[in-house]
Amino acid sequence: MALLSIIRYPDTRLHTVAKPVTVVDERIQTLIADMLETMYEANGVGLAATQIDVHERLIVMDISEGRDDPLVLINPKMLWTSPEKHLNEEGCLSVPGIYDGVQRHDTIKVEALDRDGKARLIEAEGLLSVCIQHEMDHLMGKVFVEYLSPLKRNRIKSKLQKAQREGRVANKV
Ligand code: K1U
Ligand code: ZN
Repeated sequence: MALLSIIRYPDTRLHTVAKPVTVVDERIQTLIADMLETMYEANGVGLAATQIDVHERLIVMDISEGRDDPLVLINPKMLWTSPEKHLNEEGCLSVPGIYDGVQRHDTIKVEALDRDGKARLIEAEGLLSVCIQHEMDHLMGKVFVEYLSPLKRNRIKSKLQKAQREGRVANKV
């Protein structure tokens, strides 16, 4: 297994739209294992392939307390979203040190392939629902800060650019 490098906002590669995975083969299995290792090492609950500069529709997640229940979604497709939405505090491994509120659907239904290439239907609420919506945005080239006001977003951009120049993580805006 290998630790992968996570792209940081405002890197323009984060705005690439991912293409479907065509075959769930050994290459994808290795990528899944490496993405899970990278996510666990970074203390995240999710990671989209976009964040490691692979532009294919692949997400790994683990919202379990024991960090021992990985969930892999390949070619996820949103089937249904509840009309009810709530504001949730979000962070992102590509936007280190920044947390802010984003409105997300409470409940969702998603169809995807699992790591064995089997079709699965997932109904999610709570943190899993928020995490899937956040990661599916990454696959569409969208970063959570794009839901914030232009003023906040520009402040975050400047803070992260400054922090990167100085080789440190930004403080909350
Ligand atoms: O960068 C990422 O896409 C991972 C991200 C996923 C996420 C989960 C939940 C809400 C927003 C984004 C994170 O892992 S953020 C860091 C984190 O560990 C966390 C954030 C919020 C709640 C619980 C955990
Ligand atoms: Zn993210």
